[in-house]
Amino acid sequence: MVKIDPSEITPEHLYLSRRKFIKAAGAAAAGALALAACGRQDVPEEQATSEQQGAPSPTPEPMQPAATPDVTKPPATTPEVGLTPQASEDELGSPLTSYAAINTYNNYYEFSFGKEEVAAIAKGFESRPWTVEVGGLVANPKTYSLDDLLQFTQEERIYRMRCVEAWSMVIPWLGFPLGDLLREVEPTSEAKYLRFETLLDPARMPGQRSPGLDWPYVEGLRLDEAMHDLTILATGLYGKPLLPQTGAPIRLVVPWKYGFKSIKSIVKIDLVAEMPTSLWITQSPAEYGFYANVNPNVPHPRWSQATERRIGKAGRVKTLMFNGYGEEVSSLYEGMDLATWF
Ligand SMILES: Nc1nc2c(c(=O)[nH]1)N[C@H]1C(S)=C(S)[C@@H](COP(=O)(O)O)O[C@H]1N2
Ligand SMILES: [Mo]
Repeated sequence: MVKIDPSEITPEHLYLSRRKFIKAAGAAAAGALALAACGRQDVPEEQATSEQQGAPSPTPEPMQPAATPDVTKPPATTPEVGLTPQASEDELGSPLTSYAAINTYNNYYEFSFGKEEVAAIAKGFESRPWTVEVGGLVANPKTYSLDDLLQFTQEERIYRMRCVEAWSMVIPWLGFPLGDLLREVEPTSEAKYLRFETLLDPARMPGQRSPGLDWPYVEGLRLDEAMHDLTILATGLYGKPLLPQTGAPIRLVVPWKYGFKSIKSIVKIDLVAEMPTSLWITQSPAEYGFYANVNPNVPHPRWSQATERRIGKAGRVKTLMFNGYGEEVSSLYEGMDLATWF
């Protein structure tokens, strides 16, 4: 078994997130009234004060990890998709985050609030067969099977991923531009936004059985953001198909936005006229906006966004405007006050 360098995984968030989960479980017991009160605090966060971090508590019943998943072996060959990382760093010279860290430190609340137990709890999640229903304001609505989606030319994209909680990774994704799919379904002239939905299946996603969040996970993009060449639907990473914890079989990746925009395990994409309400906006509108462009100058109400912790690297690195993709995307936001349109 491959050992994970302890510096790649820090325990403080686990303590915090476990504590938050306990709170959610407590609310379940207390009944629906407690639900609203607890929900607002169950937002992703990392920079908690030490007082907030209680001692680690045992994980409640439905969240027990099954067994250690075999996610620590970096792929040798890539028969499934045929692409291995072409580079060992991003265009700014940042080394790729290890395969092990990418697959063992995850935000995926459908499975757990505990980043380091998502992989174990999601292990065995069946993502075949799978369909993605694309409809709404389009000329050619279509339900895509996974095989249909794999017909789009898959390419590698090495992107930084910056979570709103101020940690980040560098991930060699495999996938295809969302624009390729959109050109096929042909949005009508009324279509202005996309609304994405994750699978809703509490029987297979234990986190959806706990209160606090308004399932299913929903996210949105403006149509021009969705058409931007940097925006991809990812089907793999490090040359291998996605594992359940990273959003198998297909997830969105929008590298200039905070990680929560990059919705996992998508089953539905609707073209719509109005700005969709995402799960996080419903949850905490003062903290999570629709645009959510990475912006070091606009602090989250509860922590600074000026720096980030790069997983696998000591210390902190400066957070870049638009996560370093400003040259490519800043024109999308001309005339908008980025301090208020968060
Ligand atoms: N359906 C769904 N998508 C999701 C999330 C989630 O909890 N559920 N978490 C988001 C957040 S907060 C982040 S930072 C990224 C994490 O992606 P990763 O675990 O592959 O690094 O996924 C995003 N997509
Ligand atoms: Mo995140």
